[in-house]
Amino acid sequence: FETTYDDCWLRYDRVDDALRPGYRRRLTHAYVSEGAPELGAVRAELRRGLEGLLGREPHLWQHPPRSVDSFLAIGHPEEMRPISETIDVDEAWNLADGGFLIRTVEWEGQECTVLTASSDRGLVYGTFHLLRLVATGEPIDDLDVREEPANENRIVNHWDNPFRRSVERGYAGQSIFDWERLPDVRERYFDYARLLASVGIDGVVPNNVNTGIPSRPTENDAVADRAGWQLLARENLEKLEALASVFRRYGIRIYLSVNYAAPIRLGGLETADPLDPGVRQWWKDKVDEIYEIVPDFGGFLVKADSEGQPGPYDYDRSHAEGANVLGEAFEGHDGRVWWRAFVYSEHDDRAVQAYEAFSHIDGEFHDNVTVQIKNGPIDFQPREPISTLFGAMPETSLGCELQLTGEYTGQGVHTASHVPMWKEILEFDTHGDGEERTVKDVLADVEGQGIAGVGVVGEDESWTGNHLLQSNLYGFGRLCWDPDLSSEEITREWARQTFGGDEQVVETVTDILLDSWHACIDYHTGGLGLMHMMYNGEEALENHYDPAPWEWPEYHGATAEGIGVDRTSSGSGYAAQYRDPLTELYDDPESCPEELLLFFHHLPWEYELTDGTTVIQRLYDNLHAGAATVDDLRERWLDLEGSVDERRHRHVTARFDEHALQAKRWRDTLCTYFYEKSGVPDERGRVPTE
Ligand code: GCW
Repeated sequence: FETTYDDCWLRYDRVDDALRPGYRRRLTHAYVSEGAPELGAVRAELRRGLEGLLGREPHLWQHPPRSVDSFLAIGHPEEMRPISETIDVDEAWNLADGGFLIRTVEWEGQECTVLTASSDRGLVYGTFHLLRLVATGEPIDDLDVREEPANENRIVNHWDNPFRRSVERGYAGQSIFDWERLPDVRERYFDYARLLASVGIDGVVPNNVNTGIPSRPTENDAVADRAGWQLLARENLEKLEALASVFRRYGIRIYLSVNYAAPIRLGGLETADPLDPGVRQWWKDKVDEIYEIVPDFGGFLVKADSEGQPGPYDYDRSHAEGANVLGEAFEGHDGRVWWRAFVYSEHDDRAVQAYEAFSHIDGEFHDNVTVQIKNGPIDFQPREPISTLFGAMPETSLGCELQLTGEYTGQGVHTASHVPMWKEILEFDTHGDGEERTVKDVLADVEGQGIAGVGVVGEDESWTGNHLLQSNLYGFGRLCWDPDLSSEEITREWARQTFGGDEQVVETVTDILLDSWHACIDYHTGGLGLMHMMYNGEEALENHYDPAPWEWPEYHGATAEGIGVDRTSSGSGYAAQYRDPLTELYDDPESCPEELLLFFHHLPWEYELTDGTTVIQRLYDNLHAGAATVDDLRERWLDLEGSVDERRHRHVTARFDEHALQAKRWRDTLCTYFYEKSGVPDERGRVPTE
């Protein structure tokens, strides 16, 4: 049987009585062109959305309705009147894939809202856009909307282990993807596809990048449990097509994470050397086979030579050589290879490693390859400096990898919005070609670029473990679509659709989320650029949740004399990997932004900050401030009792109870540790309570 689950932001609660007549007038009659499967999704969403929002389903017409004052028309530019007669057809066809126009026009004496696009998925996005306008109470009487996605690819990367159905770094229950039961499809796939399409996401990688098998059989083939590599076998490709057929209706393409040693493990070859002609042929045949089964297949995602995964280094080949054999296999097909830059190298400081492996091979990648770079050089910490690779590979298609799931930000428990963090990342100026070049510009400029987000959903009723964390999935899609939206706009939009029209609730929820990220940084790190102070755990799937600053001292550099890591040009050299003037900015502790100070510098505990406070005192203060903010967020949430439905109120309250305790644990553990290392007490006399 199927579990029940939340509607998230697609609740379609009835709109205010006062607004309803206006919307009904415009939307009760709808004419949607025939054709592609996406149009079926458009019709179904209109029925469902308008039934909820306006209390009645629309009349769906096969032709423009004649006897009504006003109607909605959805279709491709030339395909149907009135669109072909009221819209600039060239403008519509020239929209980027996924783009759409929604305009209020007059046609033969009738009022008409036309929605058109250059692609079927554009019509899906436009439909969700229109429904969002209604759900958020926006006027629709005089629309002139022209939307195009800023990023060409907007993909969710699931770290879901097929067959076993566990989710690496997932905190919301089992994987929603049930490979045993495929090709039978679940209702939940459709609802997931709706959630994704409603915010413009156009790709899903359903399996973990850890595909679970090294080049050669080892004694530890228990990792075969994670057996993503098996998905390339024919019987599983047929299952994949069943999944793809659901997502396709919403304009979403399915991808696969693949194992670099697949030619050996699956193909029975002796080697997976990318320069071996047999290997080349094997990949080519495999990709051809996939397209026979899944005609709109999106491509491969690859984690190679990283954390035990096989890769081109096994054969002394570079990442470019390794990726290109796959890129070539996609020639003649509309798909690409997303090659992750999350690799380690020999250097002592992990921060410099990805750049060392990749920057010198800029320009060597096949056109069908995108290099996918994590936002920071460490690993999805609450705040990191921006990866130096974004300013270092102008000749390569780049993708930015963000994390929706909260591996280091409180997992499925803490309320931590990642939206403000992602804004900071995308707005960061890399100074790439000597002038202003933000990460979002770097991404926007090349073909085959995009943003990938490590997924957050699981079988849980709430999808994300904590209802408020649904906002990260929502915000991810909205930002990929339009990185110029503000965190506030996105969060407010989400809150309004998720919790209804009560202004007080919308305001409070929005503020809670917007304040949550800074709190998260403060109690997890002390706010001066330290990171990675969590407990690792003993099992293969570690904990990464509890505080344990003693476990990885090399990441924070605390000694009796001082704290921080010297990553300046004369230290590990991370700062030197940036373009000017960033190197200079970070190299000097006087100009280095305070929030990253100890990432770049090892400083005496009593080093004075610009306002005269010492480093150690600032750490104490921030750790306390972070935990205090969490108490405050919790109070604000408690005040909403009675204004939010009881089920969700209780659920989030339980998360906040735990969050408040954990924030204090982090505060106390770190304060105690810093005190023990430095011997400098908190001048405000706040003695750790644990
Ligand atoms: O730091 C690590 C995570 C792993 C993850 C890896 C990666 C999927 O802890 O769980 O593996 O990052 O991004 O590949």
